[in-house]
Amino acid sequence: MKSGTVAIIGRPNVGKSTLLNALLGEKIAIISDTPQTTRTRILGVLHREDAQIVLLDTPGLHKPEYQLNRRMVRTALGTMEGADLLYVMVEGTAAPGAGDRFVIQRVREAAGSGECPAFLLINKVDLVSKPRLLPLIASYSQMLRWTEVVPLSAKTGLNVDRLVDLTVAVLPEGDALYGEDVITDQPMRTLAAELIREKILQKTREEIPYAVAVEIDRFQEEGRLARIAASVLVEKESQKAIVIGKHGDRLKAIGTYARIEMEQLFGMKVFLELWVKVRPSWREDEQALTALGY
Ligand SMILES: Nc1nc2c(ncn2[C@@H]2O[C@H](COP(=O)(O)OP(=O)(O)OP(=O)(O)O)[C@@H](O)[C@H]2O)c(=O)[nH]1
Ligand SMILES: [Mg+2]
Repeated sequence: MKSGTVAIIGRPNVGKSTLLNALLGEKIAIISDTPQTTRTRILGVLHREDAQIVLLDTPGLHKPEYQLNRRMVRTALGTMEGADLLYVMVEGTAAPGAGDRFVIQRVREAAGSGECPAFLLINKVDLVSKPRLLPLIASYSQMLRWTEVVPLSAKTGLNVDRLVDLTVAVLPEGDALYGEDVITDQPMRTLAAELIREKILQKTREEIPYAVAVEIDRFQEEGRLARIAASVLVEKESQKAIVIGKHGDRLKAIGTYARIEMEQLFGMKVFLELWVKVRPSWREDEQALTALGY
């Protein structure tokens, strides 16, 4: 039996959470086109007969502007410590940029001392032709001695099975770390809040996705029904108006899409109530950040 932890690291929006979900065959991490979607460390367990891989998805590494972002970056860097393997994800669609170099520099610091193996994952190759990929591999190979270089597509699943085999090969011998039925450490409340946030990210633009947080006020299970009340926090009145939309249309759509996914994920009926509240500067408020689970 092989077992160990794998930290998934990269700049925002490269597809880390999409890969986590693809590896698990289950959606436990939210995804969006907007960078900085993931704000916490998300644990997912991949079970195989001969191995257990504990995957740790992380917030994208970026230059932090607010206290929230400082926490996100700290979480990502901290997750690298103690991991048995690092997945360092970049995009195959562009040459290495400053963000990628920054990530690799942090990996060098983390992996350098402890001899931690690191795989370079070149994601989104569904958008790239092979001839364009080769010079990319060459330039990344000069930056670090990668244990493996794996071009893949988290979206189409291309090479994802191969990644699992390569991963099992380098993990240490060991017993399973989690029970057979565990796929994530996130409680239902957190999953519910995240699904609501995802729908907001997908239905709003510009500054709104960054200024939104979701707080679960009530989560009551009554047999096969979950009664959930949640507050959508924004920083300004103008943002509140946008999230609610004309005649409440946008908020209604957000609620509907979130509820449908919750019903699938939880296998129960969901009754969802959403409220939008203005909480100025919550991103700078240490107490609020801790209460929100960041
Ligand atoms: N074409 C293509 N798009 C992808 C692929 N993987 C992810 N995406 C898209 O890339 C965007 C970002 O995906 P995420 O999984 O949220 O990225 P992330 O690295 O977790 O981003 P942060 O949480 O912000 O750090 C989404 O629009 C995904 O659908 C891929 O293999 N191919
Ligand atoms: Mg993510």
